[in-house]
Amino acid sequence: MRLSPETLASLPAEVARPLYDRDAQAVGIVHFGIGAFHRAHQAWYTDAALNLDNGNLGERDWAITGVSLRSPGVARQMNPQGGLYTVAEQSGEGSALRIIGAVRNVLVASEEPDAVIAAVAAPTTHIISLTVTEKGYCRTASGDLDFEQAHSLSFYYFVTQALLRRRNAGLPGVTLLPCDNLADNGAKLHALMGQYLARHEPDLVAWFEANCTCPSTMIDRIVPATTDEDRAGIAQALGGLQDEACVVTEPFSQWVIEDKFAGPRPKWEAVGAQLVADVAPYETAKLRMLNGAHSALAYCGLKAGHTYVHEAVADPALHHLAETLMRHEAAPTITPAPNQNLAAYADALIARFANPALNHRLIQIAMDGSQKIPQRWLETLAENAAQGRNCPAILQAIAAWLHHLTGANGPVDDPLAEKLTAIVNRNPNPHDAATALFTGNGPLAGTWQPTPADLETLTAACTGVQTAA
Ligand code: CS2
Repeated sequence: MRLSPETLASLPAEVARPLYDRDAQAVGIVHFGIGAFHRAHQAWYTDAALNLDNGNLGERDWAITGVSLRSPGVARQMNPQGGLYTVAEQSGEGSALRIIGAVRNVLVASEEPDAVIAAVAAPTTHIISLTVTEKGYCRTASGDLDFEQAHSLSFYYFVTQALLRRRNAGLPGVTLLPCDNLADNGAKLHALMGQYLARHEPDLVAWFEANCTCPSTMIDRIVPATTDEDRAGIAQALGGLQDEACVVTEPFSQWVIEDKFAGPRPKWEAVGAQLVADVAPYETAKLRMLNGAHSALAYCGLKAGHTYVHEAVADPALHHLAETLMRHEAAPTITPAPNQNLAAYADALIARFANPALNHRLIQIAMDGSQKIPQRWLETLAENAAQGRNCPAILQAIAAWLHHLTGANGPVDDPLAEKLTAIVNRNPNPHDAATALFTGNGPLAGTWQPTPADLETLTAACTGVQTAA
């Protein structure tokens, strides 16, 4: 038996569930990229807003239509369950289960493109949110739109077709809400969408500028990929009901949103989100400290033979590396918001990484390094260099990334994999590999200017020689 609206009533009493009338809610949000992260984060906040006051006085008409661009996997998991799924919050202290009811259905864009356009163009839709991963924005190394990648199966295409319909029908614009780990994600999306429109629908540019907004957001929750073992454990806790769409996450969650909406939005601030004028200090701290340390633990941890984040951070040498990167390299580049305490943030991050109940695979974090390291490491390096400071921890992490690119941890999963692997394998000396990657016509040229001292530290790190901090 599957979890579904029909079987919901038979769940054990301790499993929390939607308190509002799901069928009475109009779809207000269309979300592109409905993976585990969206289900444990934005959909979870939206469900909590619908649940407010025991569901009696909660927000209304914010059901979500999820969109997968290509893979039918999530639609096959969720649609037979009427969109219902479990969020399991797990820590050393135990586990808490809640059934989320905010997602109405999932569309697969490659199979039903018109339905996707119709959903975005519907009069009840006000927000188009995105978790398409860093590479889903289809950028060149210099940050412009890569028109070759942004073809007819990208969110740019579907949003554009729907905006045309909205304009022609005299409907209001929408808020485009990016929820991916890019610095200044709202301004970036705004610029990229503008480039797409200027090329494909130039007449729509002025309407887009006047009627749509792209707030920046900082999103934070650690959500490892769900495993068969997770699904089996959750089925047991659901009294035997099978949930193919369940997600496992940590108790912690944070969402900081720039308050710049084109139209209505759910009262997310009533359920823990922060609506602020400037997301930058939160976002910079999150990208450079959390994600920066995560990627360092991933590449250095894999090199040291570990599998999970909690194992890597329990290794004294890697613990020291993560601490150094966060406290001595990233934190000094961040101007904190009032009440933002970066030392306490680093303490909390170490504790979150150590969560023994989350089997967060290092290889999952190691994916798509070329898309991640500019905002996680390279901006930190550049800002420290401008102040005359070295970053031995980040350079050690880059050395481990070069090692990863040789295929040492298995096939490299990165949109630039072929080029990157060819370069590191042609240049066994890390000095030459970094020069070929980051300078001249290299695939990452412009993202970092390694100094001679950087290259020396890198070479020493690759050969395992300790360098002075
Ligand atoms: C991770 C992130 O996979 C990765 O690259 O660093 O997904 C991380 O878990 C989240 O950003 C935490 O909010």
